[in-house]
Amino acid sequence: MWKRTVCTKDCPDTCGLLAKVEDGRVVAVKGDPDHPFTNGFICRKGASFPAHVHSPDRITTPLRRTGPKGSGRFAPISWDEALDEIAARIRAVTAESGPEAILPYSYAGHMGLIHRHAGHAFFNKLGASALKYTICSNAAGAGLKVSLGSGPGADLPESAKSDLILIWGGNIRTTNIHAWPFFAAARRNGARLVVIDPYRNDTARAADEHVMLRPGTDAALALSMMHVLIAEELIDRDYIARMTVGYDRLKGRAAEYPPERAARICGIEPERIVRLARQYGSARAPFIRGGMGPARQLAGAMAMRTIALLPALVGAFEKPGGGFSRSVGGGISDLSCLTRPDLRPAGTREVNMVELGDALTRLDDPPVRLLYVYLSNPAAVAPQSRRVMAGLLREDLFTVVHEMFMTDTARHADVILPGASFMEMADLYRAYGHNYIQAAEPVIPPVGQCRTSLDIFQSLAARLGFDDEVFSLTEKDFMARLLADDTSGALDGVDLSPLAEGRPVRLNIPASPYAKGFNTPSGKVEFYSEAMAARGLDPLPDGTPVRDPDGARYPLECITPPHRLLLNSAFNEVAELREMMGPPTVKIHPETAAARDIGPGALVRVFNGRGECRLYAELTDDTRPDLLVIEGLRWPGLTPGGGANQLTSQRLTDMGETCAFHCNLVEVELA
Ligand SMILES: Nc1nc2c(c(=O)[nH]1)N[C@H]1C(S)=C(S)[C@@H](COP(=O)(O)OP(=O)(O)OC[C@H]3O[C@@H](n4cnc5c(=O)[nH]c(N)nc54)[C@H](O)[C@@H]3O)O[C@H]1N2
Ligand SMILES: Nc1nc2c(c(=O)[nH]1)N[C@H]1C(S)=C(S)[C@@H](COP(=O)(O)OP(=O)(O)OC[C@H]3O[C@@H](n4cnc5c(=O)[nH]c(N)nc54)[C@H](O)[C@@H]3O)O[C@H]1N2
Ligand SMILES: [Mo]
Repeated sequence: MWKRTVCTKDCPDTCGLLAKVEDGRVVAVKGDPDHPFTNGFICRKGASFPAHVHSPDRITTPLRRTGPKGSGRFAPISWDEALDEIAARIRAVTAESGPEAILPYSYAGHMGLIHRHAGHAFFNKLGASALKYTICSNAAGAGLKVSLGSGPGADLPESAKSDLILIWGGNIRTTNIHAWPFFAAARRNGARLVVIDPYRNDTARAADEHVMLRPGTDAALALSMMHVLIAEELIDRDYIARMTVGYDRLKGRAAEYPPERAARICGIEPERIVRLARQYGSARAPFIRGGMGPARQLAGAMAMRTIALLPALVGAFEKPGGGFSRSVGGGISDLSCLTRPDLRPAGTREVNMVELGDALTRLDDPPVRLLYVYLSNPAAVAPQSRRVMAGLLREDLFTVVHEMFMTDTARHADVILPGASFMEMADLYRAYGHNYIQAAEPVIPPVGQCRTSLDIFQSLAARLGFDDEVFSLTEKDFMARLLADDTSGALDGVDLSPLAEGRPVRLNIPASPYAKGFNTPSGKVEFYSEAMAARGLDPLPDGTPVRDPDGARYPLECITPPHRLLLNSAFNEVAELREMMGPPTVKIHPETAAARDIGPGALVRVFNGRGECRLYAELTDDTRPDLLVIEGLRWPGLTPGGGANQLTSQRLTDMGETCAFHCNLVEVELA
């Protein structure tokens, strides 16, 4: 029997799925042909969900550590023993050090609204240190907010009407595969597709043109394009007068970026910049799909702010098929019935999740004594992982990990709680790549003794005597309240009845929100931002690149973008995918390799002051001579010399306090 469900992985597409169930097991998964956006096709990872859900490596009972920290030696215990022990530890730590000595750490292993956020009310009620959820999109969001205001961008199907598509720092054919058919449709009608990315990724390989710039130089490129657009009168004066503020001052700033200067910053030819600007300025409806790449830099918010201004100069926001898209969708904006921020004591300490390494090794008054990890794998995904691992190895830290698999994080736990997969729970889903929401019921009963996060947090709340209503509501209750509490307007006039049958529902969000205006203080596109000036920041876009400040001794840049067969660190557990991926590699330009006597396939050491990892050399001109590329976050324990995040830094971006994952200076040599 085929049952309708939703892919809950942290990907913009949030695919409609059909799962074939026989004897309580998922035996096949395919795309739901009735989903209007994802349209019946899914990625290779989604097709392996049966192997993920029924993996022989699933953790199916609670486990208690029996060997030294990190040894991976555990013995099964009952749920009551596990929950009683965790509750007792929480009480003891709270009594001795106060509740802020407890730190929850979670992210997006499961994207359903209810189970993803099921721990918030519990930790708020405890008064535990509050985690800042900053690891992914905050810098991009902060930069876009300054230029365009908050809210969703253009719906991706709009791009089918465009005649020039710029994919700017996103590997769409890997990370947002359902956008591609719209770009392909535009190209069939003659559109040109240009990719702006430091290496020739899957998307660049399929494009008409690839601008292979140095990482962290996007703002300089965008400002130089503006320079050419202004100098050659390729701008829309009417739009600028009606819908923007600060044009004269922008003009002064853009004048500082003639193509010769910007070309030196970006490491490309000046002619490239001139040609790109002319293409952009003469297109009927140019569409920019902004990826996260430019934002994962120390000046990442400024990069996104600057790129997002380009459409305003040429009036593209009002042209059908033109404009800008980064994140879309949304709705169900008020989660407070679930997360209960009102339960959190005023002034509770906040900990930025990017700085987990420091939080576990340097934070004092009080130090973190109990770490509770769920829906995340910080040993693989958090930056500067040597410091994270040093923290996880602390004998005086009590660590709880709620997981499906024995990740490197779980291996360092004191108690492991077996997590139910999305196939085993009911939840409500919104997306960030399309404008639909959907609900799903469990398609199978829980595997082994696995439990959902809602179930676990409610059981712990009962043990601690928390009796607020939130600790006894069911998934159905939360679904009804979340829908009733929406204040975004995205549900206004929407027929929600298909949700009960598990069918997607189109939100009331316009396909081109920016054609209707901007959520900025002025209501216009802000070339010049008074809000930035008031914060003591540069009110204009700025193209000064910021390199890794700790890397002066290391000559090469290094980026760590996503792999087609992994979702952040998830799917490492699926043997058939591991086989397809082969051993972990680093892309090195042949000239760079030759200068270091590195031959194809050699085991190399990539290192900087923060750490080193060992990988196999892939010699290719898909990357620049000054750039190494490590695709995908392998489980550190599965790679010969640990994970790629040993190389990344906890330094925070210019705005949004996000991680600059792609801003690293390194060296490489034969291992
Ligand atoms: N298959 C797969 N899909 C995924 C994920 C995954 O791990 N695997 N992860 C999911 C998640 S959580 C997210 S947030 C999204 C992210 O997906 P994307 O928006 O695609 O963003 P990034 O992961 O940052 O990397 C995208 C591209 O940015 C490039 N890049 C790096 N630095 C720079 C720079 O300074 N300038 C420019 N122009 N480009 C740069 C990289 O080379 C890479 O090709 O994808 C989601 N989808
Ligand atoms: N170097 C580098 N580091 C990065 C990035 C990068 O581009 N480069 N990308 C960053 C980004 S964009 C993000 S969003 C973060 C992501 O960080 P995370 O959200 O921590 O990403 P995952 O690796 O997917 O970890 C999720 C964990 O949840 C578990 N899990 C998945 N589904 C379920 C479930 O249904 N139930 C239970 N109980 N557990 C489940 C999985 O087994 C997995 O171990 O990583 C960041 N780290
Ligand atoms: Mo992300």
